[in-house]
Amino acid sequence: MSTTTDLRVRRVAGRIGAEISGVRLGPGLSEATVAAIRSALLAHRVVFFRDQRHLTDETQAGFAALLGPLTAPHPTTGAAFGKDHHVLPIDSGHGRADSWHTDVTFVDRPPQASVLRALHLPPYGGDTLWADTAAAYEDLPQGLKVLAEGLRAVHTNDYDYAAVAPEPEPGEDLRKYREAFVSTLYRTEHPVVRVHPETGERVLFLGHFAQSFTGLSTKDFHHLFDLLQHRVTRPENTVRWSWREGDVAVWDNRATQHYAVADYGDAPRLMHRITVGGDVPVGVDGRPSRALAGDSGEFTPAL
Ligand SMILES: O=C(O)CCC(=O)C(=O)O
Ligand SMILES: [Fe+2]
Repeated sequence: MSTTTDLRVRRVAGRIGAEISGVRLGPGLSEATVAAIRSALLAHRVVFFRDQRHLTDETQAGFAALLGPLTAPHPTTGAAFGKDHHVLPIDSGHGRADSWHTDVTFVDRPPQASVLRALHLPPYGGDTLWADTAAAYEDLPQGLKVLAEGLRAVHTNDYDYAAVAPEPEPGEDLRKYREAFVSTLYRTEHPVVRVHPETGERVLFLGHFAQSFTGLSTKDFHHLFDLLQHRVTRPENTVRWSWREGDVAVWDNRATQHYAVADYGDAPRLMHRITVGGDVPVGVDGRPSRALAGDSGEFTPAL
């Protein structure tokens, strides 16, 4: 069992991202170690652990559960696996997450954190990028802060990265897999500026599941979305991780977006993701998000 005295936190970029060393992840970590990981997660948004090859799906889940109650693997494919299953395979054979997003924002209670483990990597490429959405908000000029605070966005799984075709003619298995991903339509209206429930910081809350702004035309949506989304993904706000097998990344899904770089051709790449349940986002005006379609009750525990 690790003690906090072994734990070291080293920033890997200026605004976001830190590597934590001296910890062997698993279900048996001490309370002090979990508290140290949680505080690094809140401060750095995404934390990386090298060389956790000892982990299995069960011990990955046991570690993730120390951060909060676990969700089903995914809102639309979860039920198929049974209640005790929490792992979502992120398999390059099924699609690529090469689009900036925050996980599962099409439901009214998106996960608070994601725990991603590298099982099989391509010989080159396949890095992942994260962006700090609190820094992006902080850097906005006052006029744009006010504009963004007044907007609400509808997020939907009509467009899910895990279901985006990597090749023009997917086989039968792949077609079924993708159909399952969009089998239930979810739509949720979220504030575009969210107040972080633990730190009180304001964050820009967008990503690719945001498909319209309430009360605005499609054209205005695209202009404003691009303007704000570009502020999130400025290189200064990002960190890039070059994976080694056995690495684990944990991110605060309330204050980040991420992007998996699809630069490894047809080589297989396999990650296992487990998500920790989160609460209903709240805007600067105190108004919570609102589910418009789909019930997230089976996916995520009520907090
Ligand atoms: O494959 C990756 O590196 C990240 C995929 C992703 O978007 C996720 O795990 O939520
Ligand atoms: Fe993701």
